[in-house]
Amino acid sequence: MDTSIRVEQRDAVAVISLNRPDKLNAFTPDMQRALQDVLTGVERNEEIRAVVLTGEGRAFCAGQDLESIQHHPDLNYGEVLKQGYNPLILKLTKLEKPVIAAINGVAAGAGVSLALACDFRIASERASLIQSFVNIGLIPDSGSTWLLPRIIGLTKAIELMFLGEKISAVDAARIGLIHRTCPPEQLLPEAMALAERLGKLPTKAIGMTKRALYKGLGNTLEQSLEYEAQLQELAGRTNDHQEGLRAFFEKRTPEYQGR
Ligand code: T3D
Repeated sequence: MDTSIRVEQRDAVAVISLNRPDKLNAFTPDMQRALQDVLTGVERNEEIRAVVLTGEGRAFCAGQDLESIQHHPDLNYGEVLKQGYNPLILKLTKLEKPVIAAINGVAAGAGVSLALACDFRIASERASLIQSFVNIGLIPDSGSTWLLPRIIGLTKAIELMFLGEKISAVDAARIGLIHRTCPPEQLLPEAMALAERLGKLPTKAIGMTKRALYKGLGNTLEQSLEYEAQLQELAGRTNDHQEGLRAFFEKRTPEYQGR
């Protein structure tokens, strides 16, 4: 049985852990498939309304397992990406539930891309991130070239990607690469508190907001206005919208069901 991914449901929150701590949670093909399967399960489970993604041990994720490619000079890296990482990144960005990366330690290569594809990034003060691709003669992949400049701007993205130097979590928070840092022992409690809060919000509206934001990145204003109108029509028909209106006029906190 593959144990490289662990998942635990805590009420409305799924906690997913990358679980190859002795290999800094570096990705193997089996692990990619296992994460893909777990995310599909999360997508289908209506009880789950928020996700925390973290790593076991001292690392978040060291990207591709370099041992698994070291002695395979004929390996087609393009296919590895198309079949493994790309669907994973798309799955995360299209998942219509909020996803929080709880970055417990170092994140490197595709491990950074994974965190970039999450909606929130909270890190331990001891964590660091490294666009390590250049250090082994590769280009940033798994969505990094698209996500990173949109998150921190081209100037900083170029610096991190060309130089391949580690950036501490504290500096990453300063440039907006992650949302915030916290003491290591507070990381999971803080990530869980945020996930529980997000899990009580109108999940359909949050999901459609995510969809509109990602689509908007490639749209004109006219297209975004049209898309917002389409999605608002759907949001306006949700039970949660009705509950939001009732709660407003009854002057109470809404109790959203995610429907
Ligand atoms: O087809 C394709 O492959 C294309 C797709 C590519 C996607 C990618 O992600 S490419 C980028 C792959 N990742 C890296 O290049 C990161 C390599 N690792 C590092 O740069 C550093 O290890 C870290 C910055 C992650 C951590 O540094 P540090 O100083 O905390 O630890 P360390 O001493 O370097 O590593 C500890 C051990 O983990 C060490 O093994 P040892 O000496 O104790 O037996 C090291 O070899 C191992 N390790 C670290 N990263 C990987 C790894 N083993 C396999 N794969 C790794 N990615």
